Amino acid sequence: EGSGPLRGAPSPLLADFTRLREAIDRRLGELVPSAEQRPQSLNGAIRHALLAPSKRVRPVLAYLVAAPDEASHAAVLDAACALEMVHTASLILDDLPCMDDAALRRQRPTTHVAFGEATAILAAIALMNCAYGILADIDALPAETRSRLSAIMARAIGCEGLVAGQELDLNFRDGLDRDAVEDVNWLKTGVLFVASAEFGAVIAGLGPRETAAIGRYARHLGLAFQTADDLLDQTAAAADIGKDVGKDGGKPTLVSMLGVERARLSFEEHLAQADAALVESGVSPEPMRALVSRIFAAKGIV
Ligand code: GRG
Repeated sequence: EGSGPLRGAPSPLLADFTRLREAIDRRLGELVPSAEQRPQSLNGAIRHALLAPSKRVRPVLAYLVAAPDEASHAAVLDAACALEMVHTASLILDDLPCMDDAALRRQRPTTHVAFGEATAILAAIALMNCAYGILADIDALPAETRSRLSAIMARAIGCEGLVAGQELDLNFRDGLDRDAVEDVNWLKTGVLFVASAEFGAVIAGLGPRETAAIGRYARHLGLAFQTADDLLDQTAAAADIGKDVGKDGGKPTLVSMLGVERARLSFEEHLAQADAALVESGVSPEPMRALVSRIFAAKGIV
């Protein structure tokens, strides 16, 4: 067990994912304006996207790494919610007609289908700014911690993160190699997983070695996660059951490049490397392992 400043009697939510996810959902609902508040269309769109059914992997990851005690639970929950807001903003933008042009997301019509394109774009911008506002407002964390969280978030979104990954993805053409596909997977998915783990590490006061190890853990987990999605898309396409796929149906993925068997092997390698890094990090492994098996069991992949 770590010995960071926030470690005490563990929060009762730590090993109970259903309750942790419910706590995240509840807090997300409190952190954004109510649907009755003006402008109702904007706030309705934000709530439509943010409060739809989701696995909440990123905030759960941050929470488990931070391993808060009861006193620090609320601060950690808010930081975790900020990550989920950024993730949701990226989904809204990814689904737009000028990007993936998707009709369904989180079992609901996409935000632009339900509220129009302009409102969807504004909802994404509002969510990102809400996220930074929340980080700045977590009074229970020292100012230096809050500013480190903001810096981690900014880097994960920007020119070395989600935005860069999306731009590369939009320009994907045939003839790419495995490295190019893995680079995009890293930027679009891995980076925010690592940022989530780093959130937990910074809040818990982990040392540099442990922080690096939990970052490696999150990177491998993110890459396994993306490969699992590609494997599922492939299976869905083969069975022609039309998962929530948009106009990127024909884009190269690790699965289309390596074939199902080698992609599956790469998935398993990432999981094994993730587990080795987890052990090195000193973060309590059992809740994490339970999280991982829950995620991939929900995807029907392990
Ligand atoms: C400015 C924040 C911002 C982003 C702009 C559009 C964009 C750049 C990036 C898109 C990145 C993207 C959509 C990556 C895909 C990540 C991914 C694996 C999504 C699915 O995540 P899950 O399975 O979904 O965790 P839930 O619904 O459970 O949260």
